[in-house]
Amino acid sequence: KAAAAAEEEAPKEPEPLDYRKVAADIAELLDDVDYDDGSYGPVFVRLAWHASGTYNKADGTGGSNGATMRFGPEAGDGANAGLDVARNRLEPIKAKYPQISYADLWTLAGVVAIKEMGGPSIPWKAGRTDAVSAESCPPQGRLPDASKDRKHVREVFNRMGFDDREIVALMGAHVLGRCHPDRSGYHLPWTYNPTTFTNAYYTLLASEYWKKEKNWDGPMQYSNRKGTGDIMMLPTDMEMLWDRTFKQYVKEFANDEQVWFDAFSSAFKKLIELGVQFPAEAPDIVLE
Ligand code: HIF
Repeated sequence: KAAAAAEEEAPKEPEPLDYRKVAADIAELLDDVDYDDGSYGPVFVRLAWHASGTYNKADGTGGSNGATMRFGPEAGDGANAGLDVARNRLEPIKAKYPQISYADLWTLAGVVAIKEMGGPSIPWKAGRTDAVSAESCPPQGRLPDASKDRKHVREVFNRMGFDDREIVALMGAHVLGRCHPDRSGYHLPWTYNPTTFTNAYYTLLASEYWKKEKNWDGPMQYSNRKGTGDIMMLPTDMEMLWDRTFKQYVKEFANDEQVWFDAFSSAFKKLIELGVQFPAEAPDIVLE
């Protein structure tokens, strides 16, 4: 009788987490008329990318596994300024689904945001785990510096394992969001619809007349002259136009949005999986 009671009280195996439900709840958190251009989508994408973009192929350090941006050294890295906004916005999801790791949550939020803003369904899988201390933080300085040139851009992305076409394919994500003077020091969005995922980054880059912005006391950036000077490009974005190989891909993606969606989808999936050892049975989840 005692044994039967003990069996009844034994904790049940936790239900496997339904990531589609988590994704649906994240989608509910995107819109907010009082924030930026009305959506947390862009900053969720930046969080997923900065959590992943510290990866070093040579020694396997960095990457989204570990969610080390929760700890001082990485949270305080100037390159990550403003990402606390995205992390805090996602806290209620972590509270509702304690089983999900932060590392899975942040990358899933990026994928959900891209999909909800009209982009491709990027296959995503669970299995990242959270590090327990700041000792797992990658060294600072691994994320790109927007004031630098093509050599720097290639160094950073080759270190992660990306080639030229993948670099240009990723860069189109700057269709989303904007620069904030209190985060990066730069200002303005890249496009006129910064919460809609289209290939407008490439079409504008290729068609507008870009000039160093005058009457701006922040770090040197470019803005458009044909238009009203209300959209911008970072020095690293301009390299996509100035480097002959990069420019070829800018044209390819400006001419065919579907070709870009496919190239972006594979490159972004690769980015958020860098350095992660997934359980063998982890299925790809494709959001509808
Ligand atoms: Fe960004 N990026 N990025 N970026 N980024 C900013 C904002 C966003 C670089 C610099 C900046 C990628 C590559 C690079 C997004 C997504 C991606 C800002 C402004 C800077 C300075 C931050 C702020 O002030 O709030 C550099 C130097 C990159 C490599 C050359 C990726 C390809 C485009 C990998 C990528 O996916 C998104 C989204 C934002 C907008 C965030 C927002 O809050 O609106």
